[in-house]
Amino acid sequence: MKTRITELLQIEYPIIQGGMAWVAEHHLAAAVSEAGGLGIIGAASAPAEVVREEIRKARTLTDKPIGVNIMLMNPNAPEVVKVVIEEGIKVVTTGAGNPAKYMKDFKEAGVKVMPVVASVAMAKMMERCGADAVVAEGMESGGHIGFTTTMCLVPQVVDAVSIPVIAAGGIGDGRGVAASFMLGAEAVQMGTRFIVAQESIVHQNYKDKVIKAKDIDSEITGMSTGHPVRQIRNQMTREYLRLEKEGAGLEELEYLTLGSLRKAVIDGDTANGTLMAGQIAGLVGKQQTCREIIEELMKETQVVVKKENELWAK
Ligand code: TUI
Repeated sequence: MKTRITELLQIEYPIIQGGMAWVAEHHLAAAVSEAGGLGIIGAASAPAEVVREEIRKARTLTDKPIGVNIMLMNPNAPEVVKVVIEEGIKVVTTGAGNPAKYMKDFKEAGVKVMPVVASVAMAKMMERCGADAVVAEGMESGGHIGFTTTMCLVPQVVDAVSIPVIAAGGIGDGRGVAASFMLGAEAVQMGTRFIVAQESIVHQNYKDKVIKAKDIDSEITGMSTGHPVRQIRNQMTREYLRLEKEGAGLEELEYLTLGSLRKAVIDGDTANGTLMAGQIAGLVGKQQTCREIIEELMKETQVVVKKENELWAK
């Protein structure tokens, strides 16, 4: 199928893998791109030279387009931008901030920019700055989130901008893909389903937590600090939320989460680690290769759309 996004990115399927911190490294990104979606390397808080290595390693695994997600809260973001341009990356997504100051450099280098936004105002601002598309991410997502749900955010962003919109947050199967298209999106970005992909290097303990999670098993920490983060409930979130309720300061809360994503992804510490995952974890029930995930998603989407068409033809 063709949409403005598949054309813009020169990809086969309108499926983009989220640029998840620690999770979205070169194996996962390359596998998604090889399967016809857009794989994304999540630069997160990594030093710029580590990002360079990740890009080069991904290139040994695929010659299909690969993107990089730049986490704008990262103090190294300016150097990461430089490396991404030097390495010839042609598409970036940005998260957790406003990428306006990098737009000129990206444009000059021919890099397509797709900022992740959590509000209509931010989407409009990004269009004015020259963004090629926006990822409208609802608060069902894992990780750092905004306050509006995907169902409400996507159609409002679609109405507010002329550039193509990618839906994210709460999408886990073909029904979610079809629903996103009904809301006016031209592609989807998915994170949680890819955490448990065969090619994902995430520790099996973390993957098992996602696979076993139910609909109500995530919590939002950091509401009081201005950095709300959705993750699967565990000992750490219980402690964090207790401290937040007691009015703990930023320093004490940050101490609790220091290196906690690494603990979850690399060490498999499901008690003290940050198990970032979206609300759709309840629907994610098995480990599959990226190719299986993408092919299943596209097949399911077709079935759902066909069924709906038949219903309306009666
Ligand atoms: O960025 C994300 N999700 C993330 S980043 C991340 S790394 C992290 N680790 C620990 C603590 C906090 C973060 C984990 N998950 N999603 C994209 C996203 N961007 N969601 C919301 C936003 C956003 C928020 C504010 C985008 C723009 C924005 O604007 C602020 C401004 O400067 O106007």
